[in-house]
Amino acid sequence: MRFRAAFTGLVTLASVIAAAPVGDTDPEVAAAQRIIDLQAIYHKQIFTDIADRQMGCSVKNIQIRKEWSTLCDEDKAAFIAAVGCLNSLPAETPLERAAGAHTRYDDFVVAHIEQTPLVHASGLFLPFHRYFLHLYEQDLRTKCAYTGPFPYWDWSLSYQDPRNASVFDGTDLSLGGNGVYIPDRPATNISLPGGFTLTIPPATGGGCVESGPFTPDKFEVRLGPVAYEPVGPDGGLGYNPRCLTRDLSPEFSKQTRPSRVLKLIDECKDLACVNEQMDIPDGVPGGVHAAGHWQVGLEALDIYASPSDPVFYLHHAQIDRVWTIWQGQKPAERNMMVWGTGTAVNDPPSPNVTLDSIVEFGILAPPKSIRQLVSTIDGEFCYVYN
Ligand SMILES: *[C@@H]1O[C@H](CO)[C@@H](O)[C@H](O)[C@H]1NC(C)=O
Ligand SMILES: *[C@@H]1O[C@H](CO)[C@@H](O)[C@H](O)[C@H]1NC(C)=O
Ligand SMILES: *[C@@H]1O[C@H](CO)[C@@H](O)[C@H](O)[C@H]1NC(C)=O
Ligand SMILES: [Cu+2]
Repeated sequence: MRFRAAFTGLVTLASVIAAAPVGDTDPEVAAAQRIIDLQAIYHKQIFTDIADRQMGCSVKNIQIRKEWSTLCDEDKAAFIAAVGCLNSLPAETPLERAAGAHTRYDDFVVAHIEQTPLVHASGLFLPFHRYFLHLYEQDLRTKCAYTGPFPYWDWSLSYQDPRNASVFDGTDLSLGGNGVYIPDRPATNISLPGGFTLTIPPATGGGCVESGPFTPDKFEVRLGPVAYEPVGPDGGLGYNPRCLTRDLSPEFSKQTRPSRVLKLIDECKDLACVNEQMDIPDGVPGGVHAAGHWQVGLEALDIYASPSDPVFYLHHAQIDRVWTIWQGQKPAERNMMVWGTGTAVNDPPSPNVTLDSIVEFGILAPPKSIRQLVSTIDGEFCYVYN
């Protein structure tokens, strides 16, 4: 008996060591390795699906989305320049709809503000953001000549301290650094749809982002805030020029550690579970989606106007990646799943969504059905995550 117990223990230990680099038994390292394995299953699935296609999305035209740190310097510089370009083209939102929308970049912020009460904590959350990112990517390519990979920010890699993520290293090849540290700052009290409020304590920054490509001389935030005081004019749709602020939090980043991501991908059997892990795991607000926003802070805390911070799109690409890897474990079944209603925390109450439910994008694009947004290799989509 004693021998068997010792032997079992040895086998368990051996399998952990095998899954992690030699000499490292950190469970987060093991979880990160397992995510890589599950991503490989998803990847193989996608390429098997498109292998024989002659038309539409095929091996010839599929786009690879990459983690920010793996983009080459030229692509990083071109991506940053394309964001700047979008932010210099004129807005298409009419002034009477949003007086603060001056540029094409702002059109996306406005569309997100308008749709927020429908597309967060609801059955529209994942499909809306997938297409919203696609529209942004298309604009970077067609209006601003970007040709590189669309980047994501894998926050599970920097869960110990987001200040160590290369996307925030503050160089010209990052999306800017932390906000300047402001001592004794009060907590930010954010209002969420459904009448909920949350107190977000101050962290390591709090002021303007003074390093990288989005410093006050180069980048202006115009819309919002909507979710915290002082709310901008016209409920956040008016013109409210200010600097980009951040407050990177090594506390909230713990909620985007590899084991949290793995729990979602490996253990969820349905979209109810996926959405719960995204925003309110075990009934506590947080999770990989919410904490991805909260670890950036300030602009990113504003559930309505958060696309004001350019890192929004890289955060949501990672959210889309997690959903996609989860789908890719059993695509036939999981691509057809729906969950939830068409309003945030079902307030006001609305019917359960179906694959035919409509998702709207304001002035950005005509509405889509959820069915048109579930597969990343069909319809308008043709991409895979590395
Ligand atoms: C983060 O970077 C700092 C230096 O900037 C370093 O001291 C620290 O060890 C790093 N932390 C992690 C978890 O890598
Ligand atoms: C947010 O609420 C906390 C606790 O209620 C309070 O101490 C803090 O001053 C509030 N923050 C602001 C900016 O009003
Ligand atoms: C809506 O979905 C919930 C959860 O899946 C389910 O309990 C409820 O019965 C559904 N309502 C209707 C009207 O189908
Ligand atoms: Cu959103």
